[in-house]
Amino acid sequence: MKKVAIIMGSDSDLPVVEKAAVLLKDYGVPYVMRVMSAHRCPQRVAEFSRNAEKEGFGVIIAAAGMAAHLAGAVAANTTLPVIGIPIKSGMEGLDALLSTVQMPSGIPVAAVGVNNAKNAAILAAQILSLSEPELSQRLKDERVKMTDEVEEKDRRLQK
Ligand code: RP5
Repeated sequence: MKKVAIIMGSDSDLPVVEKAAVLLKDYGVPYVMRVMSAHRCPQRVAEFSRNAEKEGFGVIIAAAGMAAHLAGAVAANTTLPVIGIPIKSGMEGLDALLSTVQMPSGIPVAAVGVNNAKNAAILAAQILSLSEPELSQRLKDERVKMTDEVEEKDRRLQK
């Protein structure tokens, strides 16, 4: 299976980002986590992104806060799908959300909601599941479980 790269702009993002790692591990999806900043080490980000496909990565998750340019800087250097996680610091994360999602035409970043590392992991798994039948089934099973849980909550409310 191809790997997921989970990169973050600072280790201060780790408490949010590690939720993606926990979920990918549970799915049996191989991943690596790295800290690299679009602003503090731009060359490293560019080099990592350019080499990611030949290093066996299938998806890149990039998390950053404030002027969150990491996902965009990665996307500028690879045609692998890039999922951006805007990290909340100030401004309820709106600064990071807009910095992540407002990409120029031609260089897309698939942004999830503010701090939504879980959705980033699920989306990465969904992308890889296109060529991984077992992973695809696991994701379908999770959906059924989710539906059952909501229906159970609804039933409890009727008592
Ligand atoms: C961003 O600036 C990082 O992704 C982090 O969310 C924020 C603050 O970084 P630190 O000053 O805590 O390293 O680039």
